[in-house]
Amino acid sequence: MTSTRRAGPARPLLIAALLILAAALSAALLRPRTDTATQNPAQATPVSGTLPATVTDARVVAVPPGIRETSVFATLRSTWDAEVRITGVSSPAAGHAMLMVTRTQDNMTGMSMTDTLTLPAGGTLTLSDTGDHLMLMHLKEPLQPGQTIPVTLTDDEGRTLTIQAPVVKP
Ligand SMILES: [Cu+2]
Repeated sequence: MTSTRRAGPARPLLIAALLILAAALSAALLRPRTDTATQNPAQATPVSGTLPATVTDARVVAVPPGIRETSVFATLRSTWDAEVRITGVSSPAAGHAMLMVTRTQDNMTGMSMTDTLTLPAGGTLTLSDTGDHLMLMHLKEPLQPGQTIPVTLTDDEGRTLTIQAPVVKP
């Protein structure tokens, strides 16, 4: 087909194509925006580093002045097809930080330090007040809601993940 013949029979096709495009655009604009919010209620947490995980809902619990330790919670999702063994935690806001497990044994619930928290291959590690979590000790300053505290995890291969965790009310 030469270029001089295109203007004739091609025009109705062009108009049809434009109408389809317009219909598609208006359908996209009219689609309710709440669907992504209801499917994805988890709040993404900004992270940096080479440890292969994404983080949602990270938070540091605010504590009253005078209390010098607090907990850090989050949900970690592996982006790796092998187990990730987290063996260290630190924060510039704390003199010391610890990996913790909460266990119930003989009707007694208590938490204790652990050497390793494991993120399963392609799986999830939930850090919560009833299970595995992180603790910040010897806080250098009182933590105010609205602040963001960097918390760095290290694995046994030396990879790190720095989580920007907001301070929230308990
Ligand atoms: Cu604890």
